[in-house]
Amino acid sequence: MQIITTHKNTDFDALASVIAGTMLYPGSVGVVPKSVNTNVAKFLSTHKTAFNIVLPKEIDHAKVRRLIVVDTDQWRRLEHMERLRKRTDLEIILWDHHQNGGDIDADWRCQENVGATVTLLIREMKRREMELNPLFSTVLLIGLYEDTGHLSYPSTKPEDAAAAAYLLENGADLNVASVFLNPPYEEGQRDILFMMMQETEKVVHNNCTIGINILKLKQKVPMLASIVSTYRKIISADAVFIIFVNDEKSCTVIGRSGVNRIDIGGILKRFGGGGHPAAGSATVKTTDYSPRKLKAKIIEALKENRVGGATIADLMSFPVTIVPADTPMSTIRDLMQEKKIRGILVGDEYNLEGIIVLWDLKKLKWEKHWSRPVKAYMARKISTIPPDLQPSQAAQLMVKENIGHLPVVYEGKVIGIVTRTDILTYFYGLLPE
Ligand SMILES: [Mn+2]
Repeated sequence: MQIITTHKNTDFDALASVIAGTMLYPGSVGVVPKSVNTNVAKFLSTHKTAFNIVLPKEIDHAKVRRLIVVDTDQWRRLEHMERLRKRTDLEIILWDHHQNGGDIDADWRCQENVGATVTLLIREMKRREMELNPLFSTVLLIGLYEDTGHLSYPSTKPEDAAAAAYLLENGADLNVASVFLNPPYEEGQRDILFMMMQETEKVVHNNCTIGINILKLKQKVPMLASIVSTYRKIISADAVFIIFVNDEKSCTVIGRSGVNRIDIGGILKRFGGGGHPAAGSATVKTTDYSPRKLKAKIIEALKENRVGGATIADLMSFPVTIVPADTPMSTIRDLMQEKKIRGILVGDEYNLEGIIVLWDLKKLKWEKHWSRPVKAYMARKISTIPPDLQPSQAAQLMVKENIGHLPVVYEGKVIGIVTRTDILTYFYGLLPE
């Protein structure tokens, strides 16, 4: 068994490097410490099942033959790895951008002075001509951007920028990335925030408050999109559109929405841009619309904006596997393997009693436990959703309750189930496997 792990208080560079490692070392398992940074925890609460990662205490240390350490070269920064330190038959591989002269004595190492550790792993992926999907590209980009301050820190090297280019070529999504990155605010950015606050025009439509501004910038300002997100939260608007006048020739509209009733990407698509329901942008030529005209057109588009797009009914899985409460755990295990599912409902379609997920099977330590009924292990508290909700609402519920499966209930009957994977598939436009 080979594992890839990283430092405690895991930041995005560390997480991204672990994930990149699972791709570079086929068959390996990523081990992410329990203590992770707040924004990483937030990311994992919706994304963890998309990656092959586990917690340190889930590892059988005796079976580990190869240890791959990323983003640190010190034993004391690893979590639950003391037992491996004494081993003499262990192969250790190290990827790091710190130059601390740590105490991990690696058999092979790639340790270079670049802005982020993940840059080194991306360079290797590029060399092997590996193809990345948008989800993987995005998480690697978040790691790269966080450690390099969006390629602006003096520690940034050309290699880092080349790695970013590779990720963007592979579909990394900057709208998603900006949600998880906490940008350091600089003076120019604060000024813009202040200007926005002074000039807000609020429009109320369909019970939603929408802020719209036109702003002329004297100079280029990095991270406009995240300033707009912050601004929306500060003025507690349901959505905002900021029209930035670039020069006489063009403006850039950045939109952010905190409610599902306003589809930013859908609205900005009309102006040649795009994005997600929650975030989008468009660059518009002034020969097409003057900034004022553009503002009027956005308001018009808002009024026509229907709650379109996909609903839970479109992305849920069905039929659902439901078993009686006395079903033995061995049957549960077989069903999950056979149907390649991670969650099974317990009860019947009119009366849900519980849910059992793949994770729960880890509680069974002895062979004889497998004959016990599922009701002994299932979770009894279940959240359900109606089929007409939007994917973003289901995602919010999953984050809030930290659950990965939501049974879909219509008129008292279970008609489907939606999982984290379904939500991710929808947001990233990935094809279901
Ligand atoms: Mn780092």
